[in-house]
Amino acid sequence: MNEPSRTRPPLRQTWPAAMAARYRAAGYWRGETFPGFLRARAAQHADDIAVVGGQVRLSYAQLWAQAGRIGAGLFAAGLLPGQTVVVQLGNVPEFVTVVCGLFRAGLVPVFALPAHRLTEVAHVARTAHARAYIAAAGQDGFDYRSLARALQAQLPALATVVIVGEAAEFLAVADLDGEVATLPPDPDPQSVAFLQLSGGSTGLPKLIPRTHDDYIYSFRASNEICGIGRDSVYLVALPAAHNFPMSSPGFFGALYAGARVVLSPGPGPDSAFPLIAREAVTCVGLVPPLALLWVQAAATTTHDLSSLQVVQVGGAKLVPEAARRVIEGLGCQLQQVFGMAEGLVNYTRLHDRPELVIGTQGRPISPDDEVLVVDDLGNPVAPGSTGHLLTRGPYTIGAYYNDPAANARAFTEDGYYRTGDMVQQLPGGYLVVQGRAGDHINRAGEKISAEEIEDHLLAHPGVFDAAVVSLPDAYLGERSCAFIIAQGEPTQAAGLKAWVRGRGLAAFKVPDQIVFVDAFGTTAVGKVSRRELRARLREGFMQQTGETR
Ligand code: OOB
Repeated sequence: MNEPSRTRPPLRQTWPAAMAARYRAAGYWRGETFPGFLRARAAQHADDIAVVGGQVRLSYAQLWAQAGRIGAGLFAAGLLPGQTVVVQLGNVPEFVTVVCGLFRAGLVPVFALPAHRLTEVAHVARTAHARAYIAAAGQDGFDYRSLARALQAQLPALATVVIVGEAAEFLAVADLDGEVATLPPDPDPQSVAFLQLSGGSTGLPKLIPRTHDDYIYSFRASNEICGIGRDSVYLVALPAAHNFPMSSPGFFGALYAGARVVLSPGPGPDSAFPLIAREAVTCVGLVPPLALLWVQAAATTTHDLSSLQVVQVGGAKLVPEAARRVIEGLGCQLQQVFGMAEGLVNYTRLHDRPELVIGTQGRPISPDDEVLVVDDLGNPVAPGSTGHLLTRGPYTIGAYYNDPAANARAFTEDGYYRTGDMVQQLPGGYLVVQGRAGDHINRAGEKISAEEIEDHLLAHPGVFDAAVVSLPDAYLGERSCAFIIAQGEPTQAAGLKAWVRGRGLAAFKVPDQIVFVDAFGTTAVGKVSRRELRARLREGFMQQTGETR
């Protein structure tokens, strides 16, 4: 196990000087900062509504004023510029005011997702050498004040806790106050603005140092690709702390454009649909399982969803059958988004041909995103063949913060990030994701793509959602198991196998086993967790065989 260092390593941008100079010269890095653009919008659009959440509606001027109050209040509480602060808030207006307040004060937010618990939060707080923790009193039945107490017991350096809502023995965000004149000048645009968390498909999250310059470039360019302008209304349905609703184009893109951000307290149709109707939402980002849920609910909803122009789906593979369902069921433009908190984001473009929108995960934001598709030995594959995706570019980090062992694994000597994704690159640079390396099924040497089989299963009218994973097998090494959430007329396992067979596939691709379930386990942002599904199977397998390890 890799121990983060005991004294805090410097928080620095991770690009070599020559690359940084190139990105500045190309006009990607323009020397903008978070406080700089927020101040400018407050001056330009003072009375326009910036943020809507719960009963709160904040104008751009009010957002800027709240940020000043909170930043100065954190100084009054003893924090100093450059210190790191773990923020664990749901989709409440304070998420935006607190984060903007931290930026104004030169403090560095470290984003935890609301679903994270002591193990994850303590790990990120320790790795970041955090001095403060800011959370809600409670959300979804969980009391974050007790998490705060447990954190402080483990980490004496975490001296300050600030709570949104009933603060108990801690400071309340509403009570923070201080002298705005104590706030520092705007930061260096190339300094680290915040630490984002890695998707963490394996193990604990890693910390991703994003700079003002690189992050602002990513959402400024995303705004253009996603058609976000001052008249847009962007709905944050996924957890606001995740990179997708934060910057692709996300609520930061919307604020940069002078548009309106609406925060949905939950991702489901019950929370989101009334807000779409009331606020005339134009754009939203969803993960695939959620998109299917929205399609189902849209069929019978009484809420007017006609303002929606673009529904973005990303975070995990949206197979073609699901993409068709989204386009038909929500009646608006689909945009596929294939991104990662480490940087690279790909979009299908709003004017792309339907085959590209349905069948690919888009192409990179930037002409200077460098993409390599390589075999297991690191050599480029033939054009159009599947291989490992490596990337570097003007908004992709060159190293995690304070994690040398992870850096040795995740980055090449030339500074490329090993994404862990298997892709095919089509002409024009469009990428088709074939899954995570390690998620395919190796059945007696025959490699099966889980996504390919899921796509065939989803074409069946009785299948609401499907997830295919491997299962250990004494003879084959691995065999395949399809987890199915059914819909409509009852379907039998034998019928589904016959359906897949009938679609003209090699026999080895027909799922060996089919398990009907009510729901899949999901990750903190709502992606289907194949790891959890595999664990369910492994438990059952060990019970059947009586194995103990
Ligand atoms: C987004 O970011 P993370 O950091 O939570 O997860 C990144 C990983 C990727 O490496 C890939 O394995 C998977 O999530 N992924 C997709 C995908 N989008 C992400 N796999 C297949 N198809 C897609 N469209 O998930 C994220 C960050 C910014 C924007 C969008 C998503």
